[in-house]
This record gives sequence, C-alpha cells and structure tokens, in this order.
Amino acid sequence: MDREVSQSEEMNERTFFMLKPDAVRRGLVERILQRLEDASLRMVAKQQLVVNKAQSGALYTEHEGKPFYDSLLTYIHSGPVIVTVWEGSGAVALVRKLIGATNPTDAASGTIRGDFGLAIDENVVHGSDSVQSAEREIPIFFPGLD
Ligand code: IDP
Ligand code: MG
Repeated sequence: MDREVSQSEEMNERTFFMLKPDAVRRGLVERILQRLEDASLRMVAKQQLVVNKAQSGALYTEHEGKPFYDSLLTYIHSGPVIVTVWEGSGAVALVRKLIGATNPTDAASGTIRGDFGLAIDENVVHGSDSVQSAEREIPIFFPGLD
C-alpha cells in the first residue's frame, strides 16, 4: 500500500524548537513561547539544559566543515537553552514561518527573528526545517518521547 499521510498524522505533526542561549540570557523565553501558543500549537515537551557536544554535533551535522561551524557550536554551548517539541497541523512549516529568515536583518517584522534577533550568529531560535529533520532532531534531546 502506498504510504499516505493520514489526517490524524497531519494534525499531530511534530517539530523541534529551541530557544538558543541568547534568547535565555535576554529573558525572551516566555514572549517567544507565547507566539507558538498563539498559533494554536501544543507544547508536548520542554526542558532547560546546556547543549553538549554530542547533541550539537548531531543537530548541526549538515553544517560541519562550513566557515561558521566552530563559532556556531561555541554559541550553542555558551549557556542554557530551552528545548521543546510542538504538535499541531502543519507544525513544521508553521513554526518556520513564525521564526522568519535565518538572518535577522532579512527576517520580516512580526517574525521571531525579525523582532528579537540581533545578527545571524545570534538569531535566538532554531526550528526543524522539514518533517524528516524533526524526526531526527527530537530524539537528540528527547530520546524517550512517545
Ligand atoms: P536555520 O537556523 O534558519 O535553519 P541554517 O542555514 O540551517 O539556518 O543554519 C543553522 C544556524 O547556523 C543558523 O540558525 C545560525 O545560528 C547559524 N548560521 C547560519 N549561517 C551562518 C553564517 O553565515 N554565519 C554565522 N552563523 C550562521
Ligand atoms: Mg537549518
């Protein structure tokens, strides 16, 4: 049988969303989480932690070897983050839309990075870029999540 995405699967789509160290340092956590809640997404997991090397290496494996890779890891290790999982219809694309462009100077006003981001190397949040990425990223931080 061809695999089709059932309606309930679509409704329960999950994405991984992280408030990076600058967001935590600057006291932006509640305001940013509120934006996802306002979009009718449901938070199914939340934890504060300091990202370790195994986690950052797995999360950013696609960027290994790029000029910004070492500074990206230094930034991600620089303080506590909040890691979360959200569920809802089209959650992956919706969260990416709420986040805005990678570089805050390009991100539209009204998006999280457009409103709170300072620079490309301090862009406050991470969100999975596809359902496949979400399925890979969630277990890095929540290995036991159903
Ligand atoms: P995304 O977070 O919007 O998916 P990616 O291109 O996947 O963007 O890059 C991952 C992260 O790496 C970015 O969120 C940002 O923190 C960092 N990054 C990306 N490009 C640059 C760059 O040119 N300079 C510094 N950091 C960068
Ligand atoms: Mg990305």
